[in-house]
Amino acid sequence: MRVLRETLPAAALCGALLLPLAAHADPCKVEIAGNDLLQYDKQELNVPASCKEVTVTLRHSGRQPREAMGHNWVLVDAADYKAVASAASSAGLAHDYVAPGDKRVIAHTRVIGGGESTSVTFPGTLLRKGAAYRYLCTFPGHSTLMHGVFKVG
Ligand SMILES: [Cu+2]
Repeated sequence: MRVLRETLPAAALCGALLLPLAAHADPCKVEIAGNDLLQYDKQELNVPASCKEVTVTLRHSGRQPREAMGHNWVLVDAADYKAVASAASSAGLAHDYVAPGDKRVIAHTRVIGGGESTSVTFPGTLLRKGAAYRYLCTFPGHSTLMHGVFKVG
């Protein structure tokens, strides 16, 4: 086991052993991954309306650097999806492709590259039960393929 820990990349160990255990422990903590093919691995995420805090962990399962194939996770009202994506595309990597001060963005992670992971924690009070939310990657050109439905039940 000691040899394994030293030779396997940390991300591989997390993916194989640690994250699945954490994922099912708390329904207010959800996970999603993005790859090098402009895909999230989930088209829908669900959290209970009772969550005091919601934590979303984004993992990049690909190999490309963030400058070329960066991904983030941005939560918006479904109605704001296209406008936020459009405003974000010119924000630049330095701002994680989120327009500074964009109040339509409910929560977002930073942009990560292959092998990295990141998370965002936000208060459950920002969410309304049954409202229509969407998440997207705002890296330029990604949101048409990388988006999903976020449900608060
Ligand atoms: Cu992306």
